[in-house]
Amino acid sequence: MATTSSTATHGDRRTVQRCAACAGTLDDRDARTSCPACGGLLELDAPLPIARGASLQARFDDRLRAAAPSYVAGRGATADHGAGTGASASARASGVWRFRELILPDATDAEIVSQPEGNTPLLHRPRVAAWAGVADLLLKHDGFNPTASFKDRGMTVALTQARRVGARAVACASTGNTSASLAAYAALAGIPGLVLVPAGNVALGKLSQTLAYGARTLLVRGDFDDCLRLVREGAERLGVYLVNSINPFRIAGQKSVALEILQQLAWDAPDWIVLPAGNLGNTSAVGAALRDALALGLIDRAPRVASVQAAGAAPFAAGFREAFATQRRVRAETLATAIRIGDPASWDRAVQVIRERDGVVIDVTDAEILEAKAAVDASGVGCEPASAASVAGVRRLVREGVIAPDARVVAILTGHVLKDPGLLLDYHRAGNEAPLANPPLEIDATLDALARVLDSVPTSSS
Ligand code: AN7
Repeated sequence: MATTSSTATHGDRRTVQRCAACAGTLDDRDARTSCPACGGLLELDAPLPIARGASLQARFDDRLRAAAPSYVAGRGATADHGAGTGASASARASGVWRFRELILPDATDAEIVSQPEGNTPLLHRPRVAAWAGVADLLLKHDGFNPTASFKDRGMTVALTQARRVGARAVACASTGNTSASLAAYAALAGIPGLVLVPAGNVALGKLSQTLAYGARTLLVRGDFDDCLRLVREGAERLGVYLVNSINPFRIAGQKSVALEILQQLAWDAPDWIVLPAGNLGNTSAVGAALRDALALGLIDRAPRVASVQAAGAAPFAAGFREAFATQRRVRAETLATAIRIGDPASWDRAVQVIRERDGVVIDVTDAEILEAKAAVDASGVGCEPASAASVAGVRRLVREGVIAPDARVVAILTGHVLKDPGLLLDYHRAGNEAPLANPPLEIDATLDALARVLDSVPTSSS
């Protein structure tokens, strides 16, 4: 990965795609997304920048400050960058491309497909911290991305790369967020998009977005793992560019969430980064970013990483308990449909991260996920069910004595509260016994009826 071979620092070395299994290489503009020799996962191997430590921090910090004006102006293009597309202004305002040396150093401004994305808040909510049992809990809310999930960080790079390889169409399998993000970025790039999602198991917000942005949407009679198998088989034959997170350019973009966290904390690493895990792309990306940040002296110690799965979709947690002796597969079932994944594609990449970062992998029940989500929602922040797995995971790890109550912990919230309105309405329906259930009341249009209700409603929040 960019990044594993940290000896490569000279400016004249080219970026290649390298197979993690057999070390074979492909040109950086080769559109195949697995190793043609052995089928292994590809990694992006780009030369690291020459700058190190404080001078590289200063470069990224300067860019963050310089991004503000175009971010406020909103129109994008400025006189010195040409009016029209606003592409270069978006790239300069993006929280992904700010770190371009560590993402895709060879991409030119004209190639970059950016909304922009990233620049998501790092929030402290005392109520959520108290629920989880760790006072210094920060929520990195990636639901504040343009399509309301963290997937936009990888998709800006994937569609930039689609442009670089001259793709005639892009495709993915998805539990919903990747499809929404693909659809938006494909529309922005003017490249047709095709998505395969499991029929009946995609949250309403995600399906609606995908249709709205205009991707061709196939509801596959099967689960996510069937969709991924099918699109992997079909993509090359059909001549479409595959942008699932097996695609190393997706992983490269998703590294930016960890880089943003470090920058927001003034390059003073937290003790833990905790995130939900399904296909394991994000765990891999966070680990790759921390590897770079250490190698380049952006930080002098790295956080530990905790990946949290849903109990009904937890092959990686099962693998962790047996020291990753075998690659596990399960038939997945969970209310958190985003992570309803039984055969994670980035297994090997994520194992490496957990080993390097003294990491842990746990699973939490759907009941714990719902309780964590209710706490996050009631704090006025909100997140989708899969995202709440990270907060549920923090509480569990504190109770188990793995995370110290005085640790600084960053939990990544991967998606927005409006992604899954169906589950929310079900949770808050009348008759649900959950302590935070908040059913709506239907009343007659009379002052009497209103007064009766107000008399029975507590006026201060608990
Ligand atoms: C909100 O959209 O796999 O472990 O196809 O949507 O990197 O897979 C979504 C995954 C966590 C898990 N949180 O991340 C898809 C898809 C949310 C997600 C994950 C997903 P990975």
